[in-house]
Amino acid sequence: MEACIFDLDGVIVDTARFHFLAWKRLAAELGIKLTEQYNEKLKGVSRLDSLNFILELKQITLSTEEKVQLADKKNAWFVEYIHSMSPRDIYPGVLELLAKLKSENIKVGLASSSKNARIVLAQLGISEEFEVIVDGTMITNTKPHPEIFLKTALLLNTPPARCLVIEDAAAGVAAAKAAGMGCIGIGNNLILNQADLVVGNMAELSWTVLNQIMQRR
Ligand code: B16
Ligand code: MG
Repeated sequence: MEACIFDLDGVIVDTARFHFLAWKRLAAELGIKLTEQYNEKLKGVSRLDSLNFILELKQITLSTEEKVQLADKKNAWFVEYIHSMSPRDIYPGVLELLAKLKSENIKVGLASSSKNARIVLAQLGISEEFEVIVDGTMITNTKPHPEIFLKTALLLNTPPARCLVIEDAAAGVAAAKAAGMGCIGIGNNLILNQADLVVGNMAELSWTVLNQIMQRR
């Protein structure tokens, strides 16, 4: 392994909870009930793709302009929620893993579909931890397309096969695999079954486990 690429929402911090709250609030305004189970489809994909998934629930057709207005509304709520975040919100195990990767000379990148990724990292005080940051403003195709991970690998100057991705979303795991990378899923085994290994949370992820996965490939 030469590089480790982190997803942000749901891996480093629980912004996934804020995305869900904001989408649920918007869906309710449209007379749609958004369940946690359906919300899995929204994870890791772009803002507009998430909205389209919600509209599909009631076969609602809207113009692009109307969709942009709704997506902006959701984003304003999301941005309001994330302003309450601080370094205390970083998941247990993340800072320790970042320190270990650094001491082992592994390059560290961040690949988030979110256009708000840099605000979140600044709130958490960890922007400087990543050699390369690729966010939703820098890509054309969001996860499950491999573009974001391939771009991160390119900027890290590392062949995809030598990269290991850490992801919490099914779309993200699919993107990492499509990029030809190793992938560790954080969360539910049934949802993330394409990953090389799934662990329940970041605190369970040790340096030894990362190494084993990369050697097994
Ligand atoms: P925004 P990640 C993703 O971030 C979220 O998982 C996904 O649910 C969200 O729709 C997407 O960012 C876009 O976010 O509306 O802030 O641009 O998991 O790739 O870090
Ligand atoms: Mg995520």
